[in-house]
Amino acid sequence: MNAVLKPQEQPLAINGKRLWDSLMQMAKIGATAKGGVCRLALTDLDRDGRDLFVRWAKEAGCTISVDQMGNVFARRAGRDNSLPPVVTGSHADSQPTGGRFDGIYGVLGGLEVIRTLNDHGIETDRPVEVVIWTNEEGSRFAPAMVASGVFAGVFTLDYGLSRADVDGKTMGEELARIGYAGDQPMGKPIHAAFELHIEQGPILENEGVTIGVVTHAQGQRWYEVVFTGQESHAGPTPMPSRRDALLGAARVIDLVNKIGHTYAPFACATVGMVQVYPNSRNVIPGRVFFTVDIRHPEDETLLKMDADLRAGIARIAEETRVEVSKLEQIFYYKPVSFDPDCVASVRAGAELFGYSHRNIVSGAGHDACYLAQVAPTSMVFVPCVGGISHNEIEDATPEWIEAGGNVLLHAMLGRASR
Ligand code: HGY
Ligand code: MN
Ligand code: MN
Repeated sequence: MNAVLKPQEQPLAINGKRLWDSLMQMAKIGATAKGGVCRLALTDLDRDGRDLFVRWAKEAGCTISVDQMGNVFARRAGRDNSLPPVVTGSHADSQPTGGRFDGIYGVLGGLEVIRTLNDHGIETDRPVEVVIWTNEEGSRFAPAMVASGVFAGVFTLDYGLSRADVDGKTMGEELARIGYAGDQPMGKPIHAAFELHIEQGPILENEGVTIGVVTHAQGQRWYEVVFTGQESHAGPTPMPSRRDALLGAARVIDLVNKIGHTYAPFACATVGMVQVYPNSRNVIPGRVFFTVDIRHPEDETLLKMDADLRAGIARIAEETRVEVSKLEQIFYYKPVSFDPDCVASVRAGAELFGYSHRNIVSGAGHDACYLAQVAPTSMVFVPCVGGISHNEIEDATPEWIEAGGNVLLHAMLGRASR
């Protein structure tokens, strides 16, 4: 770690107020009633957020390039621009009831690193890049992290561009519509990558720890399920003869929750999306679409959860006399071990400032999880208030936000000139 120490022996630090103000200005785009944001991937609001970042990055002297999945790369030149860059960044898209920090904190934290290097006239051997990864959330277009997945070669470009939303609009069409269908080919060498993010869970705040040194991320499996029963009248249809698709789905929702508890303390299991057809109050639902999200830090346990889910769905379908018209795993990645050298760079950054820190496993997925497949990668976490995220009330303190930015600055500096 070649820390840059100023004359009074204080480590080089970011401008925390400038970072906080940039976050608050960005949060005006797609602002929601309870203080959050809604900037669904590739909507006009996502475009507006991207445009603001691009303007700021250009003002900071960066050159901008966009790849075929709409990933935006803001590049600060180094002494030798033939060298693979040190990269940071995250996502600008949000959940429908998202917060002011999820994703965008990693993007604007990276911009603040560049602004700080500019302020102090610091040159790096390698170029430094800040990236907006398209559609990390997987909310409008499933699965999550699809654009960093294409960048890492996990998905093909055709697969990525063909992801469609509930209205049938594809990512390719929407990228073109908002003006971010780039021509830069997918994938390129990266020397080292770091992602700054709020923890989105309660551990750091509960323990009074400022920095999470992210060593691993849990694996995930996402499914889409369709149960088909038979619509019929809610009045005259005798209970024993019903084929109620929503009853079946309701029992699977309970099953999924039980699977999460069975593999405690680390398992997570969620049904987050349900679409009922015909969704009329006096019609027995004939068809239900729903999603399942299961996660665990150990791959073999994640596989056991998968087996329990599949067996349970078959049993419940039989018991409720509905047909399993679809049971498709649409997303899977193994638990991630981040690069030990990058993890050490993050820990050294925290130690340089005397920030309290601890190793932590990411419960959430991040673009860094795919980058880790193609470059040495790690993450920096800071607490969030009450551990709440994917909620408009998501919040963090300016002190946490500044601390994360300082650690990111030094983790990146440590790799930008070697
Ligand atoms: O689902 C996740 O973990 C991330 O928010 N996409
Ligand atoms: Mn995120
Ligand atoms: Mn998120």
